[in-house]
Amino acid sequence: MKRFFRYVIFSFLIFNCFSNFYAQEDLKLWYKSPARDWMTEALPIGNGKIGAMIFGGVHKERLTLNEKSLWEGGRGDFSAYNSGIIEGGYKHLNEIRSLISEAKYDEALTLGNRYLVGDNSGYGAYQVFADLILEFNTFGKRVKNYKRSLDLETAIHTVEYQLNNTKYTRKVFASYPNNVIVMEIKAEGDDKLNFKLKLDSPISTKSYRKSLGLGKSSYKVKSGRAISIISESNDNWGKLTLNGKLLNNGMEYQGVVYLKSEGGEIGADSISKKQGKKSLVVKNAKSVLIIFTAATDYLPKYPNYKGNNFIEKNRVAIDNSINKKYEELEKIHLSDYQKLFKRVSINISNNKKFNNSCTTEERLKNFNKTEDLSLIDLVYQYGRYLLISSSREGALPANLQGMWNNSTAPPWSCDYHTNINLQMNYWAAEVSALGECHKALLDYIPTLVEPGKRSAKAYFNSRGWVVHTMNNPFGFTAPGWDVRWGFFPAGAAWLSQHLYQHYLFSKDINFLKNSAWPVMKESSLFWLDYLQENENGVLVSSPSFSPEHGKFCDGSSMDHQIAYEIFSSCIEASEILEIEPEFKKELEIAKEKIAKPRIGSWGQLQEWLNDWDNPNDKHRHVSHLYALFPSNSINNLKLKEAAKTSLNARGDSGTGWSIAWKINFWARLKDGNRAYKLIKSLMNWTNQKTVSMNFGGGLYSNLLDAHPPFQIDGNFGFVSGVNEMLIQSHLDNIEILPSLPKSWKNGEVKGLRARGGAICDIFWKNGKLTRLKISSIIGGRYSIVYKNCVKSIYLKANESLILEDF
Ligand code: FUC
Repeated sequence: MKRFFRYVIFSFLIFNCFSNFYAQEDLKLWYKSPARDWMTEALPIGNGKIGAMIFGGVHKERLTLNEKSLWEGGRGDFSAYNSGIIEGGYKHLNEIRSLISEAKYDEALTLGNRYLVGDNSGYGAYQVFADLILEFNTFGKRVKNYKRSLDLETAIHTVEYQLNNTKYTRKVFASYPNNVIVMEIKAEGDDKLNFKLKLDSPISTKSYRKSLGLGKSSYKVKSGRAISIISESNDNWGKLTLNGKLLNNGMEYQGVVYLKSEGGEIGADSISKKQGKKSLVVKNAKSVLIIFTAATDYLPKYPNYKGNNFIEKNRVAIDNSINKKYEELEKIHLSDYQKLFKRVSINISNNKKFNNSCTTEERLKNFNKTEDLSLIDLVYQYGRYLLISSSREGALPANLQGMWNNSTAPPWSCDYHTNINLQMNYWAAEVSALGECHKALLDYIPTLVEPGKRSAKAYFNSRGWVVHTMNNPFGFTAPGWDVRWGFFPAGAAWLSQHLYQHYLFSKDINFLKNSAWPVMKESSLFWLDYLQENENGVLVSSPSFSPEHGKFCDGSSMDHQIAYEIFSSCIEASEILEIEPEFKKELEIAKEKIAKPRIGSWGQLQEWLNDWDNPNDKHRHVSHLYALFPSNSINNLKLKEAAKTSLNARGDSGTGWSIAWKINFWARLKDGNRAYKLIKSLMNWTNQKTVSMNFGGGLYSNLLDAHPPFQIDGNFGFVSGVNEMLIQSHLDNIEILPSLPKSWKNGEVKGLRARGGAICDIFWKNGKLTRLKISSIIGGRYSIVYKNCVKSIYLKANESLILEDF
């Protein structure tokens, strides 16, 4: 141990440290032309429930709208829908286990694919809501000074341009407190606003779409919608109401657009001769305020998932908003949004401004040449922006595309994949001071327990609950319909870990007792029953499938690591809560018997109990390193070396999320330069939209991450990776700048959270920590680590301390 820190300033009051409102310049994405493509160019806004991708067209504006619960699937037309469960699978479990123990893996797979699979009818898919279209009568006029931008500081999207002597401005944001999307359009100059507004909904008649097509049984399901659009108008206001019903499952929904104009008049018009008056026409207005809201009848309640009073909710949202001026609505929105967003500022670039005349797309395209570090700041804050926009309390969690979707048959149903993707969406939430956004997931997890218990009984005759590779908002907890990608009972315990992590960051004991413990306990019960003792007295998972990779076998390391982790968390929680000592004892005994991580013949960390790893294998899933990240049990030198060997063999390519995961791994291995290398490959401009399973990654021009296609986990996993490079608190300490790359010479990050309720502001120069401000929300002892220095400090609740000269 070298030098101790020198204390400079002692405790000052919380007002100072928790009003941490950090302002940061240049947090804008901007472009010189309208978006031509939804996936790669349009820009997202959202409030967790409703959202839009904005194109920013001059003569025709288009907002592709979403409401996060608009899903086909579940009950309804499929009255037989049973959370995907096919009953009776457990009767074949022993036979499958015996075949596996005799190494008859192919035979086991045949039986597994017959009895341990789920029913895909009723799985459904997330549905696009509608397009809001504005057609201006300006066609043919020459456009000058066009700019569209998304300001991350305000979450406001702006389009500006000039036609002749008139300047047009459109501002759009999604307000969480008012549950509306607000758009203000202004014309300043000689001309006024003249446009037609309509809602374009996909297919309003019965149709069919193909199912996921991932499994063996590609089949057709009823799709389409019954829709009616009503228009109302008076002199200076107008309203369009879209009432819809999904023909697939009878889900009812409604969207309302309300318009108010200053000057001019508003009337109703027909879209086509046949259709009647279904659009609104604005004539000669100086400015127009547009308010949109939407809701469905979905409720996250097993087994019917219905009952939301959506019409009343829409009425309240519209009524609460239409009598307010734009400025007032903006103020309410900003105070909500900035409370979350401004908690963290990051300045890896040390204020080195990049040439501001470059658009975001140009900066991205040049990133690998210029090493424009301020773009890392931007992509980092964009990830936080995307989480605030797609994940708020009271709504479903962020799905594979956050909440943005322009299709009725999106990739992977735009669902909740629980063998990496959903969890990765939330890796950054706590450290990046967005615990409130985590709540959407934390409230969702318990809704899976009841159907998940039925799945555990049906397939394994066991206690506890399971969720496998993926699920939908209708409690789909069965395995997928092909064991080779769909079998992964560890999804539930992995999700439960998010509840425990929320406790570790917040130290909210009531949350631990009432929300986390019951779910965690059920996850442990499953693993107590599921693990099989082998001839050496070791507990092994059987059958098991390392996510989407290898054989249907026994002993995938990831299962063991997840079981070990949930047992450990339950043991700790029972100590903290002082409950269930007998259960704790049972877990302690079992935990010690679980198969431990093994090092194989070429020095790798084994993915399975058997030494099957192939050094040339580049598979995107790196599941056997779960214990390195997000878990924390790969700590000793030998295991770390083995993890490195495995990672080096897998290489640095992969899909978007796979590259993001590797940033986190290398950060945990304290190799900042390698983590940065992966950041560079994640921040590589791409426009590839078709699915690629092994290689890909990159960012589109709108900075959304490419699996490809667009999948938001890469954006969130990136934020987590940067966090892990700057601060780690997964062991009983807070380690500052554990993985700083050489080229991030000078910089600062403020507001990052560490476990134990700590907030850290970190400053560095010439690659060395120069200043650390640590504040505590709840008070406690913290062990601070920087390189070889270790210092134990005690802070009262709401106290701060500044440490300098390390
Ligand atoms: C998992 C991954 C795929 C994709 C899908 C949504 O199955 O293996 O790469 O991300 O989820």
